[in-house]
Amino acid sequence: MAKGGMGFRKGIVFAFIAVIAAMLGCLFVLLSLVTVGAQDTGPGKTTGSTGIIVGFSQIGAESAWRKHNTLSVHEAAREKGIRLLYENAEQKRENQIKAIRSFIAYRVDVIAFAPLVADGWDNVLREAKEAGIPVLAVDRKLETSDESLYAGFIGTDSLEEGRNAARFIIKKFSSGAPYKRYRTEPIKIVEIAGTAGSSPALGRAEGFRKGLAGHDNFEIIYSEDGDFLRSRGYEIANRILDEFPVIDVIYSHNDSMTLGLIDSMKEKGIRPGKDIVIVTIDAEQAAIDALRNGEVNCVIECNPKLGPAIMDLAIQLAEGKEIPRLLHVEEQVFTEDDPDLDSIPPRGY
Ligand code: GYE
Repeated sequence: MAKGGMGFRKGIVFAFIAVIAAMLGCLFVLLSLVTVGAQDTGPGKTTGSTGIIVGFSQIGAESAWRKHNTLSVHEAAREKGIRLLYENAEQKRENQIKAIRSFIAYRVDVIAFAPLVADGWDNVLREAKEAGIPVLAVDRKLETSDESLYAGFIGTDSLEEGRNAARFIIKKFSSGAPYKRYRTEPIKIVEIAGTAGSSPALGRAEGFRKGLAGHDNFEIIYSEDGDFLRSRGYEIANRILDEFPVIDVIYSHNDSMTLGLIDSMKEKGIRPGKDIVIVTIDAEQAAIDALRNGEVNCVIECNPKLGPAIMDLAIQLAEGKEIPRLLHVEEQVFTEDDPDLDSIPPRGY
């Protein structure tokens, strides 16, 4: 009996423990559901799924601009409830072609990609078209023999950026005073160009030359491909600053290369922005800071925050709608003449 009594009491204790454990278990599950719910609806998080899948082939991570562009695409996809398949091509066209092929095999709804260089895409674009998957070119333009191979483009107007660079230096040197050589001999310009064959490098070079056309007092004495890389900007500057006895202006196709060339100038005791006028494109925070402290004279904005617009276009394409063939994003120019450089809001990249 005594044994049996003990067993009965033990049974009650076990049952009690089991009930408490079950209650704790439920509480835990409930709490975790609340936490997951809070995460899902928090700021910047997915608010609901559209069921749309976008394959995005990015060029690489060559600049602060590019890194921010990647972030913008990821954030926008999450915010708009789009599933993103992301591939980084590490600056190789073959990798982008592979990525696009994998998106086709996966049967994504839309393919978005930033073409490293302008040409060489026709075959893979044709494959996407045959599979019935619309392609959106973003950030960099592409050249094709058949315009129907992609749905549209959204990104920067690099021709206009080049023109803006020319406008700035024409205005600066026309004001005369500190540049006595102007009028007697041409202003000597060096161009540090972006990746050869890429649409921003082509556009920024062409727009610049068009902008200078008819102004005989400017001469582009040298141009070199710096691949949009800070290390290349530094390397090129190290060489050309020794090679050319006079350089009045350096026009650099992006801020990363500009920061590299500023490093080199400082090492050589040359004052950037004073001994040599510097015009740069992108407007990342470091370039705006350099403009504020007089080491850069003109910063032309190139907007990397393309994510939300890309996702809106992708949704339209996934719904079978037409999109505009060409969309340029709004961009501004910041110069040393702006009265209130301190009021420029933080750039975020
Ligand atoms: O200016 C540069 C980058 O394609 C417009 O690529 C873009 C350029 C941008 O890495 O910094």
